[in-house]
Amino acid sequence: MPDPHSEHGAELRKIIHVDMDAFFAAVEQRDHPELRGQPVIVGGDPAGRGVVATCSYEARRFGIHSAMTAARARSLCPQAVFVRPRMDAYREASRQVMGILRCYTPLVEPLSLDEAFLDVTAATADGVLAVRIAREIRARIERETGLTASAGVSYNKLLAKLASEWRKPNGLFVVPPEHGLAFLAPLPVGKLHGVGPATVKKLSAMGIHTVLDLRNASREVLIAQFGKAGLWFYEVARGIDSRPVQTSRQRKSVGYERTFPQNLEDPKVMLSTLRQMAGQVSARLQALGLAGRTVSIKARFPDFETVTRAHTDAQAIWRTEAIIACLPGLLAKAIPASLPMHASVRLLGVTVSGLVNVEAVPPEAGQMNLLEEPVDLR
Ligand code: DCP
Ligand code: MG
Repeated sequence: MPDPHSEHGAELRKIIHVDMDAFFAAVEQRDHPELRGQPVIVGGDPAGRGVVATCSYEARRFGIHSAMTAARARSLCPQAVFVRPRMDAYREASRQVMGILRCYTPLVEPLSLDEAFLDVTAATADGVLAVRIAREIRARIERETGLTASAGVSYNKLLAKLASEWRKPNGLFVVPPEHGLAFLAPLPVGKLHGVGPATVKKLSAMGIHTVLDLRNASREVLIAQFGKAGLWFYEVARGIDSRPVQTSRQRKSVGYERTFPQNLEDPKVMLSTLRQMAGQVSARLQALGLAGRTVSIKARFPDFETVTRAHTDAQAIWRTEAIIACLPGLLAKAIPASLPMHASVRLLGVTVSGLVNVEAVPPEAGQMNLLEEPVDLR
């Protein structure tokens, strides 16, 4: 496998990123015609602690977005229609969409229920244009599912994903190699893959706000400030991303990690953060049709020392609750109470590995759990 941080792996591919528009809300509007044209919010109870999973574009005009509390969403738009999620319907639509994508190449990497990368380099070798494939995919999705998707076409994953977002909803955008640098230049650094809120804050303190600013920073400075991640920032600022499209069969693990703007010191907060991450990992496993026998957590301390602790079960798991059940034990192993210097963490992560394919994903969705409690999905 090519080293993703090596400039030598920066060959040009033809990548399409497909992302459904307002996915859960669009399925609701499709299935309930009286909801079309209305601000529709899919999520938990606005009278309780529910959060917004997503909302229609009509609702977005009121400033409503995913992960906001449902109560706040209602105060922003009292006339909005609140509906509870129907995960089975979304999974069915997702299955249809992924099926359409697999008609064009076996190299499909689903990122969640509504989003996937396709590597069409081989499919375009005989002169068929990638943009034509993207057009056809969008038309077929609309015809066969009654839902709209946006697509981005470019020479790597980084740019294809940014391109699909560029013309949302119901849009198509192409970033050819000769336009990559100019397309990236004005974007805020937070749009880049791997640049989270903690990094945005640190870059901002260095006077780096846009990708162009980042491009003007030296490789030495970025590496000194961010270690290995600094090299990644140096490359993505130049539109270099050699991550391959990975099908579920090639995947070794599914994980999620985050560096915090402020170190976490309270073990209770660490545990609740890990639980939220378990929800993300579970959702991703479901989208990929995978389960795994090993759950591990990663903790990075203020001095950058990093530990991982793993637990392996006889049974492959994918549900949020099953992942969560491993967390207290793993956290206790990662952060022994006797080591005061390891009392706070700057990064936490959860990974499931030892993957196997699950034939049919049972109906209870891990993602449902995200909807019942306030989540911070920064
Ligand atoms: N989702 C969720 N909780 C979140 C974010 C998303 O449950 N915090 C679910 C609901 C979304 C689906 O995942 O419909 C896809 O997420 P997207 O980020 O792609 O958002 P949408 O498809 O809803 O909107 P769009 O892609 O048009 O911005
Ligand atoms: Mg979407």
